[in-house]
Amino acid sequence: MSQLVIIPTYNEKENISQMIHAVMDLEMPFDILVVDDGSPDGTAQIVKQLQSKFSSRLHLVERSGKLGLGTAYIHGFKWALNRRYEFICEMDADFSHNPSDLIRLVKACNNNAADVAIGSRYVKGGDIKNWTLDRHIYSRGGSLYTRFITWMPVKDPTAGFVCYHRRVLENINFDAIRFVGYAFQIEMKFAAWKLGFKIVEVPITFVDRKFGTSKMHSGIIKEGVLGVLKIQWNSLFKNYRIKVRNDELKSDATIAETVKTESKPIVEGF
Ligand SMILES: Nc1nc2c(ncn2[C@@H]2O[C@H](COP(=O)(O)OP(=O)(O)OP(=O)(O)O)[C@@H](O)[C@H]2O)c(=O)[nH]1
Ligand SMILES: [Mg+2]
Repeated sequence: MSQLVIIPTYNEKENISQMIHAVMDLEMPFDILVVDDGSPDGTAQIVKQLQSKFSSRLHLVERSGKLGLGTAYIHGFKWALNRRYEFICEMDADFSHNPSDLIRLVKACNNNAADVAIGSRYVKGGDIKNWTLDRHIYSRGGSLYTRFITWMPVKDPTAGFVCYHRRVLENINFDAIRFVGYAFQIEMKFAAWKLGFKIVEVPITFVDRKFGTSKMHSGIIKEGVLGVLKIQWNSLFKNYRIKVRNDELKSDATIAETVKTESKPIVEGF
């Protein structure tokens, strides 16, 4: 069994060193891939300095500018699939996600035989600390809106703390994933659900960042509102599952099977 956590960064110099150490200190071994978008504050330089300490376990991809969270993750997923990793996790650099919960996410996939484990704020036992009222409203409202429009049985569809078994990522055609902000997180879960993968939600406590600045902006919220409608629209009127399934795995037989089998996703607390 081998685990990777992908950490996208943009101006996270206050957090990245501490975060890398926290992950490296976990009792379950994780490799780390930092995908940095040319952070002007020198985040990538800090990672490079730590690479001599953690040698083959700490990896860095540097992109030339701020290209968005969604494309950073897709870059990371492709990187991971070219290597041996069985469990591939997403986590923010800002300690909103507690790195020790990575172990619970991997175990939820492994012991519970799930394909996707979501670190969820909105299942029993989940919580959010230090958010302003407007953040609560946007996030809760976004989750309810997503469930209302898509009927996807996931209580925290915008969550960015997720563990995927590699078979999920192997089966998703990343060219069909269009969004970069919250809608990206929704779109990935929606694709996994539509392809019939088993999703579990693991309660986590989300803590607002202490250091560095948020990259949230109104464009991301707008993308979410319109994006959810678009995701649902595409899935209704086009053959969504054929489009979203990775081409390399496509054969007439697998397509026929996918279309025929309305496999039911299971979403459960953990
Ligand atoms: N590579 C890359 N990383 C990004 C980009 N935008 C945000 N990130 C990183 O993605 C993670 C989540 O971004 P945040 O700014 O914390 O966004 P958020 O968690 O929605 O907002 P807050 O709750 O206010 O922190 C952090 O690790 C950021 O550094 C981007 O364009 N490219
Ligand atoms: Mg954050």
